[in-house]
Amino acid sequence: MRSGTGARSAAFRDAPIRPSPSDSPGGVSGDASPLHTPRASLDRLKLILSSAMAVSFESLKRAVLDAERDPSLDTAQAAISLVRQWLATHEPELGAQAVPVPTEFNGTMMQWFHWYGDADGQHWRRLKEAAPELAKAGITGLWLPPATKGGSIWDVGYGIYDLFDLGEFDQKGSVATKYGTRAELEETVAACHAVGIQIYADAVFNHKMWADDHEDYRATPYDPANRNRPLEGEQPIRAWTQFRFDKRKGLYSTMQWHWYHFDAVDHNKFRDNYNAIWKTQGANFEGNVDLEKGNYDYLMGCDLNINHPEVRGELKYWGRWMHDTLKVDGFRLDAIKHISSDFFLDWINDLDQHAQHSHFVVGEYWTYDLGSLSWYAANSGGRMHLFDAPLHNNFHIASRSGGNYDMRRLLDGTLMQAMPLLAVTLVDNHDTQPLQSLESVVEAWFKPLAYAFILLRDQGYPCIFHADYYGAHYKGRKSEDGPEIEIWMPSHRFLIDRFLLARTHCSYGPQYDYLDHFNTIGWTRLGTPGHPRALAVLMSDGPAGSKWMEVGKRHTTFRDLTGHIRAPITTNGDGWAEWRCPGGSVSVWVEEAVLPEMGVTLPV
Ligand SMILES: [Ca+2]
Ligand SMILES: [Ca+2]
Repeated sequence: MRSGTGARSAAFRDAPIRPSPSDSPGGVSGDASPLHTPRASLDRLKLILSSAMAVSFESLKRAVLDAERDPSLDTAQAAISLVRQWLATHEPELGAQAVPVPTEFNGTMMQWFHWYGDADGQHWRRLKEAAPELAKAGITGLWLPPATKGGSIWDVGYGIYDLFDLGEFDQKGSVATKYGTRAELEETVAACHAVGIQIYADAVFNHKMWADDHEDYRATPYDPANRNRPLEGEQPIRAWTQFRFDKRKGLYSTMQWHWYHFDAVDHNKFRDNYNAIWKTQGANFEGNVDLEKGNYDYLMGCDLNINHPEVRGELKYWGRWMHDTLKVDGFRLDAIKHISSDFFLDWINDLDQHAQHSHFVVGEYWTYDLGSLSWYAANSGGRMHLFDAPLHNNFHIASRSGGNYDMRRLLDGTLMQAMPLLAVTLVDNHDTQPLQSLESVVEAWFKPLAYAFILLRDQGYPCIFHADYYGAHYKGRKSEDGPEIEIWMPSHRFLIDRFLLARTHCSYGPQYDYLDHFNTIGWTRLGTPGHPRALAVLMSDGPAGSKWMEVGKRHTTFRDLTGHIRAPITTNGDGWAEWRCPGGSVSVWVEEAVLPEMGVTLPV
């Protein structure tokens, strides 16, 4: 199926959701609901996934669980094949709904922050100013950093204190967050919506930090390296687990948090130097989480007990509140490998029911293991997109291989290949950038190749990283006592803007792949009736390359939009040509006749 579905376009934001459908899987086709308009294809797609398919999803889930119990099956492989089977089985239904959309355009997301951005409280204001030019460049969605109050104005937002303080109350040393005030955020969201850009909020549900006071209760210490191994018996502990939000005074939500809302903490004031994960009395570590360390429910801070009814209720209420107050179009869910996957289907359904339309949701499950990603995708009912961490890792390895990477393998083990419908593709993010915990940066020379790969292929919903677009300059340390290191990340904006032009104007229709050479790989896009322009992309991680590829346009002159190669290439009478690219680089060939509508002049 085409995954470049109009799906991601901002134009679909307000499409209505069909009221509670019949449970008949056949009910998704042939009805005369308002969804049968071209502009609603995204919501139709998501609706199908969410409603009619939920029934068959349950049977998929049972099948996966059965496969897990069968010792003769490789679980990861079984999960992958079952998910593929599920998507494939429903492809006819989904395909039948995919009305050709002559005005479709390809959506592109940007992660509008990086870890070391200035803590000057001006981030929202800067975005408000940048919104029109971002829209013009082809950005249709923005993932914003956590807007919720953390420990201080230096907190990137993942050290979360109060979900309901978006920079409005004098808590943790300031009214504003690192990014500004709630009023500025609201203005910025409105400015983005005014130019057709969707807003995705970062939701941190795994933990809370910076409690207001400590509490005494009982807990059992567990081995941090093996969460299935208690170190001692249950005993009295004193831990910082009370969250009162005094300055907010119960506005928006009256809930105060106590020790029994958390399933574990990593400190006990009675035994300061004892290294353990303290599991709350009566609580269990959550199931359906990553299995590293035996059970990876606990990550940091006060870990939310997602099975506590008050916690579940509050997180659902917050989702509805964010929809009502900030009018966000979707969410990026933080650290989901540490949260029971069963929760999110419930959470997304609640949100969509409340809003009467579907939301875009992408989860951060950071692993390079396709089996784990497939399992999570299946367990969240196909409702949640996932970041394509394995593709990032392939880019990273290729960029470190000095031209000796087998480019035919760039798609191996990726979501882009296995589950393109659910893949959010990326090159780098705030965790992989230099000096960060998961540092695995894609080297600068390879970034243009990687961005061409995520922006100009049919599969995946691409996400551009702020620091790659604007560049970044910062100082930091890899460890507390390590030396200070200065980092320069160059801006790739010129080429990314060119790729966005190609994405917007000529990345449509059938895709012919030529991923067939150790160094030089390429593909073409043939266009659609609505977007008839063709495209040819060629890249090499080794010496300069060339390749015969078909674009379906006869006797047509093409130019390299990157400017890397100046000489034009003209196709033969069969719509083929021998395309070229420089060594360690990429060329993006577009029809010369499309340049004026792109507003681009290329030197001859
Ligand atoms: Ca957790
Ligand atoms: Ca938990």
